[in-house]
Amino acid sequence: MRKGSRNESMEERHSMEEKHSMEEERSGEVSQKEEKKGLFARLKQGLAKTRDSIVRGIDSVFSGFSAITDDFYEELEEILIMGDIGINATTQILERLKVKVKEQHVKAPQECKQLLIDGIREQMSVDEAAYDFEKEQSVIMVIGVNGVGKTTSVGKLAGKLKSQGRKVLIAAADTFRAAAGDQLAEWARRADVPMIGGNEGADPASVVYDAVNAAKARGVDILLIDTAGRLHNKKNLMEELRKMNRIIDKEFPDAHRENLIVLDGTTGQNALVQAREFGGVAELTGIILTKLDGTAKGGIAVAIQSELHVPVKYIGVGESIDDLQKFDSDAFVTALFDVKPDEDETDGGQDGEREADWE
Ligand SMILES: Nc1nc2c(ncn2[C@@H]2O[C@H](COP(=O)(O)OP(=O)(O)OP(=O)(O)O)[C@@H](O)[C@H]2O)c(=O)[nH]1
Ligand SMILES: [Mg+2]
Repeated sequence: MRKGSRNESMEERHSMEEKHSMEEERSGEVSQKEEKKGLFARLKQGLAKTRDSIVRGIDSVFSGFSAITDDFYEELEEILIMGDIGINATTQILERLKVKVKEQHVKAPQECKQLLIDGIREQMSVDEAAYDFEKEQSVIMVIGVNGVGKTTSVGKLAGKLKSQGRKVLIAAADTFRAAAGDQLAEWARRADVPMIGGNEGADPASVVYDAVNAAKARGVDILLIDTAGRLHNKKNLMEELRKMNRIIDKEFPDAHRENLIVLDGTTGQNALVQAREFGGVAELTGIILTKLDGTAKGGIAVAIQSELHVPVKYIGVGESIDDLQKFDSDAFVTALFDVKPDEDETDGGQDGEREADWE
């Protein structure tokens, strides 16, 4: 009797534990799903202006033509270029579209809308290996011209990596202005990570030297270096950047290296010029494209990728710590064109539910 009740209570306990772990798992799934939904909503909201300008134009071309003619392609080309997608990317997208239209014997303009969207998606896809540095021991230097969002992006990225359980250190190598160190210190506090440097007038190269050695000594996973904004045509400042880059290579040759250039999405085509100039000084491994929430020029993300062959790794869609997102070409195109997400992106819900899920 006693034995029986003990067994019973053990069974009960087991089933309770099982229930708990199932509940935990389920709530984990739900929160992951919630998070994805939240991110997508932010992205969609952030791209609202770009969507208005590009999509409205594209829709008017698709509904304004009854057959796929040269004029149809020309108008489409004009809309894409006006949306800052760039001449190269637009040409490639349209070439591919023409081939598919022929292959699939598409006759009605409306029918090729999905083909166009798929073409843009393909044009932008980023290899997952682009984010390997998040999991390795890495030194990331964040560079770019004045006011593009470097410090903000370092802060957001620090918060994101810290929440993934990485040991993060940030270095304030912008010693040009007194306020620069304070601004980064505030982000360090928000992200709950330590900071090194930030004294006005200090030699930025020495801050980098100290930070790299501190990172090695403390067993830091990811060192993020914020640098001063510099005009790409100022020779001495670009030389300083070259020096910082050399110090990292020399002091920490085993670290995974990233040089991320921050480009302001509202700049339009000039962003391409900046990236080319910085690329001549330090090898660029990725782009952080900021302020996409304030612009109708979000198409620049497509241009940048195809013109520079450097992946857009993150996009900024607002000013708060959660407003830096890993660039996901599927989500980007889905948010941009307001189309239903891909089948394999969702978790098997019914069609109706799925659409509601993403709203
Ligand atoms: N709306 C919006 N604002 C942003 C985004 N990223 C940065 N900002 C704002 O842009 C302004 C400049 O950002 P900073 O991070 O100081 O730029 P910076 O490149 O470090 O500037 P310097 O150090 O002076 O060269 C700030 O007001 C930021 O809040 C973004 O994704 N969206
Ligand atoms: Mg700054």
